[in-house]
Amino acid sequence: NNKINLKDYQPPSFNVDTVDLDIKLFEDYAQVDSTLKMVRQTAGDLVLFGEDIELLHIAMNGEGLAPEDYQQDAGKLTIADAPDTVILELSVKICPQTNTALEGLYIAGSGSETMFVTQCEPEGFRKITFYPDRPDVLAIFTTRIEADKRYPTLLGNGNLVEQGDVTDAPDRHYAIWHDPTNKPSYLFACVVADLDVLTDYHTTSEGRKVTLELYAKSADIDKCHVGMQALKDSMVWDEVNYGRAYDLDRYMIVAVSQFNMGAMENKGLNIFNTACVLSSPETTTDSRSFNVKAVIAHEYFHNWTGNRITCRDWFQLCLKEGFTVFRDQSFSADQQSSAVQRIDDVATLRAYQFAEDAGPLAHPVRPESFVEINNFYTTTVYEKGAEIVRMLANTLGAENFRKGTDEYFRRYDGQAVTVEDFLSALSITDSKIEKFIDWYRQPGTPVVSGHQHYDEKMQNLTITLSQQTRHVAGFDAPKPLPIPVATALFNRESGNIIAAQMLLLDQASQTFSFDNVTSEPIVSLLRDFSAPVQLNYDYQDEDLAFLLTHETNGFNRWQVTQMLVNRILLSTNDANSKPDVYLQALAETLPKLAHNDAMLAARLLDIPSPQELASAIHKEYDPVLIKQQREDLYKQVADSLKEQWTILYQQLPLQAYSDSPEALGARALRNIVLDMALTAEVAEATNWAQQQYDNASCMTERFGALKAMVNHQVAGYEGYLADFYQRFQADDLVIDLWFSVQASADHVSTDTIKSLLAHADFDWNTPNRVRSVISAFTSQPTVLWTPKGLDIYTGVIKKLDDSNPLIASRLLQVLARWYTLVEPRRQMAHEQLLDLQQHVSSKHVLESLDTVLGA
Ligand code: B3K
Ligand code: ZN
Repeated sequence: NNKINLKDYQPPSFNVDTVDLDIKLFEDYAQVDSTLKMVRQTAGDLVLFGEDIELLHIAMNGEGLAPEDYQQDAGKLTIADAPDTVILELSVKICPQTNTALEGLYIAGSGSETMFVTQCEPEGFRKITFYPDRPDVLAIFTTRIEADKRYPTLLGNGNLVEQGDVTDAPDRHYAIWHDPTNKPSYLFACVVADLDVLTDYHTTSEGRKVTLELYAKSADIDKCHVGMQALKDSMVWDEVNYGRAYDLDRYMIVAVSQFNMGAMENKGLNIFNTACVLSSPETTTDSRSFNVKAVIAHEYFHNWTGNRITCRDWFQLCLKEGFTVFRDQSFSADQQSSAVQRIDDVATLRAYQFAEDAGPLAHPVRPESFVEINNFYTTTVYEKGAEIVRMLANTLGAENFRKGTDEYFRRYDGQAVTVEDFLSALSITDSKIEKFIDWYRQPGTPVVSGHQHYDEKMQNLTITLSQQTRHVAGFDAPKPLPIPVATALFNRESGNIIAAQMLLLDQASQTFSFDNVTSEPIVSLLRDFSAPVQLNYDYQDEDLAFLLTHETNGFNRWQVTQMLVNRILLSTNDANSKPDVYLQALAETLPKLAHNDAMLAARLLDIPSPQELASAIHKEYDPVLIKQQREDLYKQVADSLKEQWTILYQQLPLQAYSDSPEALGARALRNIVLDMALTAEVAEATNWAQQQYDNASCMTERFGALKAMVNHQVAGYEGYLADFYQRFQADDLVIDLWFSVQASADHVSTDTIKSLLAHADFDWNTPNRVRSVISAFTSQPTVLWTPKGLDIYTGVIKKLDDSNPLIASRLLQVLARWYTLVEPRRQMAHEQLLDLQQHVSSKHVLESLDTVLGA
């Protein structure tokens, strides 16, 4: 059994006080020399981890060690009976040039754009040298980097202390970086490249003048301004909202085209996927640009929540990720309509996290065991983790939450801590906070059911709520959790709110009573999504339509339309809901809202994706049927509002580019209106699409038009695809869009997917490109869940299993709900997964496959 368990945690026997690294990069390998000053903390062996590295030399306290002086197996180097203070000297050889897993030190880009970068979280540092590579070992790092002068950019963590030419090697130079903050090895980074830099400054609230540098290849440097502004905004935001100022003189961000994830918060030297840092109106859609700002903020906020205070062990991952996602969501909510921000975040949570929690991959926000920690960078840890922090913040209120976070930073700065430590600091003003620990321990999405009773004589309303969480195999029977339910009562006649209150449901079932209620109100629940639960309330469709028009909370207006849509598509209520009430309510709401809040209006037209609908079906999921029902409803919406589309499209003329919230809202709504108009076969719609494409002022307009033309197979759409390719051929991120719009098209065939995978621009070593085809393809379940579709998909997993197991495992996790499929698809999927098991060997994929097959 190769599982690692939370309950087996042991503190390290040795800490590292300082580490000196010397990384010398050569044509086809690198040599890494290190000196570790170590001090014993507890009894036990001295343990170092190392993977895929060749040990050239090891010495302890000045004396070379022979192989019999230590034990080396299964990625560990163990020295028994080491003295209490140790100076270890190591010399190893590694090969970044052949490292396709993109973990440790690896090569990115090709030809003249080749660069060397690192990714160490969670356990990549052990691919650079032998080291006690665990987050509770904190050390001061000094790094010397030496390389050919073809690579003028030599970057490391902290401050640059020295640079110069290498004596006796005229083509080589070096730089020495010193990081004065204690840090775990997963935050180590270095970059060797030829990059341009955009520079700016920020003076912190503590008076420190910080140099801000954004590094990218020269063709991309003009796409760094959005990111730079976001960085400055984030720095101010954290000072104002959490009292946290930056602590070094330099903050660097490097854009890399081959990266497994979005970005990485290495101390003082963030490394970013180009997709999460580069942005320009001509090449980046509004939603991607918004995402750039959010990721910049996220990584910056990690400097305090993650770096200064880090995780004791990887089970505590949510400690830094949940809190940091909550912080970046709050930052983003301050940049746009907070209702729309909440809608986006909840839509993501419902589409992905609820699905994860409903299937075989369900795990607690703080997992209790794993084989491969990379498999646990999940939406449960991140997004559900953020929802828990949100509940804590709402329960405490702004002032006490701030007192709690101040206490957290005061108490634990410079330490590696646990979720319990976090809760203990937050609970200084309110002890009920500690009860939320069960949210971290218990998997599964709670279902909150409820009904109301009105007593006219007593002028009293009672609301009864109960909670239920499915019992996930391998975990204790679920307990009731503390669930904050933000509630408002609406008078049916006036439409006004007569009472608003945060109810705390912390028993299996509870009744809440309201007095002086003069007529039976309509109750709005879970306002702003006050808890990550499914809600089943005894509503009439008309009640939901009432709330759509009268709710003052923008998020809840969206939430009730989603409830109506789900009732229609999934019959989630007893009566089989017909679309009439929903269509009527939309017709009444949309025209006015389009005028006042175009962004919210656009979101009210959301119909859950096929994947989200699938996750709500627990057996006999028929992708063809769901696709049909979804399309029928979409068509009904389009047809019933047919006249509106013409009016709205004309009210939203193409305008010179602006990034104001109004302009963003107008563009979002215009793209949806265009698609609706094409669906309703409005005569001029084809023309609109072509003109919007030709006259676009920005990528949101151009890509919106292209996508609509492709999905509706408007005559001549192939020509537009070809034009798009021609225009943006040199820009990888735009070509990713070109791949994905085809791979996710409504009419996509497996032949199209195959030809995209065979395209000259397809590249198996670039995760963004792989995702642009393969992840896009999963949005068409009717094609994915066929023998040919799955054959392609599992073929990709087989291919990546060896070269990039992390990505292979992530792609596999998307298939987790195979067992809900209607026959014969279920049987077919099962066979393909069993066959896959014969062809993969990475522990990443094997662990995920085991779990997925165990369903
Ligand atoms: N902490 C990194 C994620 C690293 C994932 C490694 N597989 C990015 C982030 O959450 O900010
Ligand atoms: Zn993070």
